[in-house]
Amino acid sequence: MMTRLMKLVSVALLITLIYLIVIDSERQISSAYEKETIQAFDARLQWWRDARFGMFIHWGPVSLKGTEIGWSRGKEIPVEIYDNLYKQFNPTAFDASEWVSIAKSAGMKYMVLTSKHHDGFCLWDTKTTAYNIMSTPFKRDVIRELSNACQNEDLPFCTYYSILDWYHPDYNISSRGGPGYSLPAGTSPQMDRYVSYMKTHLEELVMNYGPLGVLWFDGEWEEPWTEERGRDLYAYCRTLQPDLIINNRLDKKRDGMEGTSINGRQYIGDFETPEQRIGKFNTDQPWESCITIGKQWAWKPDDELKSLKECINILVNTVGGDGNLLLNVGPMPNGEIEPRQVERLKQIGQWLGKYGESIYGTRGGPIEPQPWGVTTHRDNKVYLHILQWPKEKLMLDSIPQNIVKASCLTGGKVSLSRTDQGYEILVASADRDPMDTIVVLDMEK
Ligand code: FHN
Repeated sequence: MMTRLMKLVSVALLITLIYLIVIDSERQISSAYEKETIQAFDARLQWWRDARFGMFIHWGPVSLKGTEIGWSRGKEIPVEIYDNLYKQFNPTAFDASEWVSIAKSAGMKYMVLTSKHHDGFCLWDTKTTAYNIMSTPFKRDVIRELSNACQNEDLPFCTYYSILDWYHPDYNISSRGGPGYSLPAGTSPQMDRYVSYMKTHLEELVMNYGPLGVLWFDGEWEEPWTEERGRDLYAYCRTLQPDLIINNRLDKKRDGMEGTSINGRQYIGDFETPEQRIGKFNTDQPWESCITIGKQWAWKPDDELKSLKECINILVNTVGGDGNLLLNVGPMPNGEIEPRQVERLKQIGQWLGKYGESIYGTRGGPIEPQPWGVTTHRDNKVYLHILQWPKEKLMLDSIPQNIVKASCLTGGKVSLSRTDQGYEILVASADRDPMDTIVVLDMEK
């Protein structure tokens, strides 16, 4: 009798011991990154800030329907149809090196692919669920192929990951299937169990496909997610890969599509995420605008694409505000990026091929955005991006140093004259570039 009791007691002790070890290691994780100095923070983000321009990709079996990823589940597409699209998903034209070369031809310096969006489908060979790319007729690990292709071309590979998951039974929200949807009978959601499912995913993505450039979280706004869980997950990811860069969508302080943290309070994460808009001028908090090249994030036949002028205008105004631009494409169900989108990206790349020195490796300012345009700077050069000429001359009254020389990157002559109010810049109208007249000011050291 005593032996049985002793056995029970020792098993109970062993379980308690294991539990304490796990909790303690989690606690150690959560404090590991808090001591990061601003110098270390800046060094960690340097490559990303210098890059200024990346490719966002929203893709999955929903591309078969041409409706929005995640959001059309239970709305335009009934849940049971949406959740079985993977059985027909066979993007045989998918060529990871082609996607990478398209990104590079656009002048994009990093790539962010949706690994799991709100619909819960996993684009990699995860051991946690059969709802993944290996269960499709395609049977190829898209994340493996794309991360390898990026590595071969020195293009930082990054993944988007949605915290909210309207497919997983442990994620406790009934709105996941759209209006009127309710959790399947007998479902008893367990958020702790769901979080450990997520942590396994993130470990797979970082350890098997990394190192990643950026982990781009999304879907933090629903009530099952808490700030405390966000803090824990941020620390967990930074412990998996200490130099990983993570956005602010683990926290509960994001001001909606503005993407900035509410009241400017310190937030969990490394950069703010304005969405479908150009962020406000901010040289203190790193930020990145994510914007679609069309209207929809995922593939949409005949989507309305932004013109080249709109794309360049968005890029210049974003970088002039000291932000990055993450421009999104939605690949087709056969695995190709639509030729119209490829053409637009190539045009952007041609522009950057000529004028990239005024974008890459620069910071926004020193002059804040003006009605006539924005400025960027690097070392002792200031680039004036004149998008809208005021009358004849441009008056600069807030340049902090003396100007040694003025030239026109987009061609033509610049005349510079000094007045009591500051400097006057003139470029003859024949030499003005309707896309962006870029005047380069060489400043006194
Ligand atoms: O709901 C998602 C949306 O589908 C898309 O992924 C964007 C991109 O950042 N984020 C969410 C909307 O804010």
